[in-house]
This record gives sequence, C-alpha cells and structure tokens, in this order.
Amino acid sequence: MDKLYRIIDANVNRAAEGLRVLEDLARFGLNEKSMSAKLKVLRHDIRKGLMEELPACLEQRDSKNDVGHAVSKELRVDEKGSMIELVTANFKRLQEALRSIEETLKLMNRRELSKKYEAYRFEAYNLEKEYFLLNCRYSKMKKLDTDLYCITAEEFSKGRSNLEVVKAMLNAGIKVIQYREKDKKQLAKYKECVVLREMTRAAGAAFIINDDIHIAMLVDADGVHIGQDDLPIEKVRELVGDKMIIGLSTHSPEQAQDALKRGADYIGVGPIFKTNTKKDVCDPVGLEYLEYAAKNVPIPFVAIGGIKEHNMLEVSARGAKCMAMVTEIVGAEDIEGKIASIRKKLRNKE
Ligand code: TZP
Ligand code: MG
Repeated sequence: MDKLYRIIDANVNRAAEGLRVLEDLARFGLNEKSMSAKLKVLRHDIRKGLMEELPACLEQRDSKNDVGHAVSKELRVDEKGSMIELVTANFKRLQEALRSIEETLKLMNRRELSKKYEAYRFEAYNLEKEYFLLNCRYSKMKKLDTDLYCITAEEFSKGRSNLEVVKAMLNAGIKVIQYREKDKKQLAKYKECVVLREMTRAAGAAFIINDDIHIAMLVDADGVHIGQDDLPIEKVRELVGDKMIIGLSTHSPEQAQDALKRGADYIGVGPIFKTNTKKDVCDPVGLEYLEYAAKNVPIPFVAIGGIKEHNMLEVSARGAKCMAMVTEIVGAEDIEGKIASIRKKLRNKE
C-alpha cells in the first residue's frame, strides 16, 4: 500500500505540473482566458479528489531516492523544439499521470475514485483537441497580421515573371503573398507555386493560393483563397484541415456574417473602388461595407479593389489594417521602391 501512495503522489504532481505549463501557455502565450480557466479548474479538481490521501502520499515521498530522476537527468528525449511540441508533451504527461492514478486506485480498491480519474483523463483528451484548434487559430492569425497583402498578376507585371515580382515583394519585406493566375495551365501554375513556396518559406512569408486547393495542398501552402462561387468553405476545410488558412472574398455584410459562421480565417472586403484587374468582378461596394467590416468583423480582413497609393489613406482611415493593391504594385517600375513608399505613407498617415 505504501508504494501505491508513492505512485499517487508522483502522478498527482506530474498531472498538476503538466497542467500548470499548459495553463501558462494558454494564458500568456495565446491570451486564451476560457482555456486557461478550464485547465486551472481541472488542476484543482485533480488535487482535491485525492486531498484525503495527500498526507499519506507525502509520508511516502522519497524524491532523493527516486531512480527515475537519474534517468531523466541523462536522457534528452524530452527536449522540445516548438510551442506545439511543448503543448503535446504536457498533455501526454497529464493523460499518462491520470491513467497511472486511475490504475493505482483500482489496486487500492478505490473503484469510485478511479472512475473519477478516468473521467478527468477523457476531459484531458477533449481539452487537447480544443487546445490544438486554438493554437492553429493563433498561428494563422499571426501570419495574417500585416499591412500589405500582395497578389500576383503576371499580365500586369510589365513583362516580368511572377517569380521576379515576388522576389521584389519579399525583398521589400512583404509577409503575405497570394498566387493568383486565372489563365495559366495547371502544370505551369503548379511549377511556379513549387518555387514560390520555397521563396516565401525562406523569407518567412505566408503563401496563399487562389482557387487551386489541390495545388495549395501539394506545395504545402499556408492557405487558400476562394470566392463566393467556389466550393463551399466547409468542404474546402474538410480537404485542407485546420492548420491551413482559408480566405473568402465577400462583397456585403451578409456575406461577411456568413463567412464568420462558416469558419473563414480571413475575408476579402471589396471591391472598394472600380477595378479592371478582375474579370468577373461585381460593382464597387464602396467604403460603407469596409466601415461595417472594421466595426463588426472580428477576424482579419483585407480591403481590395482599385486601391492605389493616391486613395489608400481613405481606405485606412475607414478602418482597414490590411490592404491588397494588385496592379499598383505588380505594375510599378520599381516594386521595392513602391512598397517602401506605400508603407511610409501608411505609417505616417499622409
Ligand atoms: N478581388 C476583388 S477586386 C480584385 C480582386 C482579386 C482585383 C484588385 O486589383 P486592383 O488592381 O488592386 O484593383
Ligand atoms: Mg475563385
């Protein structure tokens, strides 16, 4: 029996410590109030459930002679390279500790209590999934946190290739690139995207592909961008999974609300002004819809359509934090200079 208390003691500590790490990451890393509260409650419950046993547990504690400590000091298997690895490791730690408590309680003939710890273990599985989704959302939001969203359009690029144009955009420090080519053949698009994926990854920029979901999946793009007449967003999500960004073009408050409900990671808001760049484009939605988006859309949105250096301050004044200018940038003689000039004006608001 004494040895069993020692197992319980070690595993209550293990579970609570794992939970504390997760709670801190949720609280300080992700800013997630509700998740950190749930983890905190579980940590308290796990200790509380064994409160009566804790004095006996403490009596049996003998950390100095724990053979496991020496093993742990020598091994390097527990080194973590990323936040997600750290999160996964601590959920595993928690679940394993709960299973160990559960089995030990069975040996102690504490069936009822063992069931309670089994339920905590299942709660831990659910929380792990929830945490994973929050983490995905957080890293997607971080990728979209930028001022200029650049889009390719080779026919307007003054004879330069998409690769040359994107190179200049990345040199200028652009953090989101969308590949948009309506008239090229699949093979040509795929080949370009393979190279652009490498270039964007090396520059630490997000790479989003317009329309071609299968190419986005094949080249491991960060996201896809679809329109109102493309496949339903839920079906696209089924294909691409939770980690991939899905952007959706919207043209009205109703479409924005619909996009929110259906799980878009960001929306395009436009066309703000008249544009000749997009062939099947609707009439300009004007600045009113943009103002609506600024006040009512809690996910990132990108203002687009007819935006130029000369009218962009009007767009930012109406609440757009991020804008896409297609021809204004790809058609500039000096793309890097153009981006620098736009950014300077956006920063100084003049
Ligand atoms: N979607 C709405 S408007 C537009 C797209 C792709 C084209 C915007 O191009 P430009 O040259 O910035 O007007
Ligand atoms: Mg489309």
